[in-house]
Amino acid sequence: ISRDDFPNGFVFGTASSAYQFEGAVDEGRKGLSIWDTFTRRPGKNLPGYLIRLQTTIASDAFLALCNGPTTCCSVCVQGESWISAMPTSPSTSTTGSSDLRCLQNGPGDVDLMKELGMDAYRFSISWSRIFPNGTGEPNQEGIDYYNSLINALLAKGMQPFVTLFHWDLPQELEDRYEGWLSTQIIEDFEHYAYTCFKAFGDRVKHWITFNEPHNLAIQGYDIGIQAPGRCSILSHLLCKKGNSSVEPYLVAHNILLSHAVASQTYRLHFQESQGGFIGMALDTKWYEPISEAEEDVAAAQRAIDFELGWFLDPLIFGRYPHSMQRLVGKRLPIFTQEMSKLLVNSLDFIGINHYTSLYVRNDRMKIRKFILDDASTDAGVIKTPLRDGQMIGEMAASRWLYIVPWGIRKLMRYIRETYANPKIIITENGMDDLNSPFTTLSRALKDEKRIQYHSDYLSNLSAAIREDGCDVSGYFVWSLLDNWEWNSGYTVRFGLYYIDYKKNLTRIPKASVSWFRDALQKEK
Ligand code: GCO
Repeated sequence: ISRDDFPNGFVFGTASSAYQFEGAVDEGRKGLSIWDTFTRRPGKNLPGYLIRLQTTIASDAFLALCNGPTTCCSVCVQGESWISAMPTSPSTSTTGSSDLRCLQNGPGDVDLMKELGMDAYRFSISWSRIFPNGTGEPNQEGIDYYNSLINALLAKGMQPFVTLFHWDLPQELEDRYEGWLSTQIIEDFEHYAYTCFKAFGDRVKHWITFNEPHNLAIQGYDIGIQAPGRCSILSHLLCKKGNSSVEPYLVAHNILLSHAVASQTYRLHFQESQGGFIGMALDTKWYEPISEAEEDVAAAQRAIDFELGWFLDPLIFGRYPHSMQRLVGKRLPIFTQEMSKLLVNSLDFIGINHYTSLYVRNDRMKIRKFILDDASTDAGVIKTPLRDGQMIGEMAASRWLYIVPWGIRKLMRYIRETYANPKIIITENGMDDLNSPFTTLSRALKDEKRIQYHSDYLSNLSAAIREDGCDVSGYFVWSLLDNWEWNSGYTVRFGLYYIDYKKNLTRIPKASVSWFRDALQKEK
């Protein structure tokens, strides 16, 4: 794979999110987010916590797990530290270890990206750094930090791709009106988005309003294993009582409307002077029918509708997928005509976070149950990695991540055909290794499987563009560094760079770093 396999101007980058990368959760006058609260409650997020106990032994790693991502390094700006990027920071962090490595004056993470030959960096802004209480007057220290990151990227010739919301909602908005469950959030999100467009939009040309709203709705409000951890069937001990049959749909609805309003604000106030683009990053697997039987083909379609169509249909057609309307019935909120109008054309590009694929089979019992029970979000299908005893692809470290390179090509073709060839950017793609005490460092650095993964997914992506005519203009690797993986904590490693959690978070290049550097070399 090389740049020659992609059209001129195709953008390569790495992706990250504030909560998974920044650390320094108490610094720079940052307010609490729902993830700070979620990782700090007694017992923590139990399922992930149990996994962590099994796979980590080092005491500092354990400490890190107990405190959430506070030992993950904030992105170092040209060898500067978080502290020096934020001059008036009182540095009252609980662990204070978020930037040890930066303090040693190694090359900053921005330099690492440049060495890789990347054109862009996708990161998210932490809402509670900009508005510690969710609303009101912006916190200058937060603005200064993101300014220094953006400027450092531009100084090295890399484009910032900025996500406004990657799950870390200010806790205050959760306390005040239950966050995404309330329509009140639309106005507060607009205010936050407006503030970011105004502060950074002279330099930021690609905005991603939301990251993976499908995942947020399901994990946060159905299964309850991610913040704010609501569910109705007790999926684990610490789950907060919610109502899974309606809340995921309500949350998704309010997110869609918040996006539409923010997008309108951008177009009204900033588009002309700033000339940027607005997108949303949607997570979606590819769902392959397990057989050619009509009912399985229809089931696979329903699986896609309930994941990708849930968001993309409203954003492109101004309504939810027909299958969702039929199955979810009255539980699915309705868009007024005015809302539909606001939604349609509110995207300049579609961000796709894609990692894996599964087979789908129809389930007649389940689908009947779906309608009668009023409680499911699974589209009445069975999803499985197995067909005739054969796995769809090899498993990575995460149990949900099967390596299925052809899936990305089918997905791109599906989007092209269903939504009239829209502009797409792959905003995340990558795979993880286990962070196991039994893996030696030299083994961990030889990530041939990751190289193969990216090489195969990129070839399929290239074919989707070249042979199938899909309009894809960028590809972001998840992720630059090993980092904190939500309810899996530090048990898996997604980075091109290895992080030594025991030695000041030192970054060590894995084999995939030189592979990418070679592939992305501009002069051949
Ligand atoms: C997201 C994803 C990332 C994950 C990555 C690997 O919200 O974009 O959940 O944050 O770390 O997808 O699972």
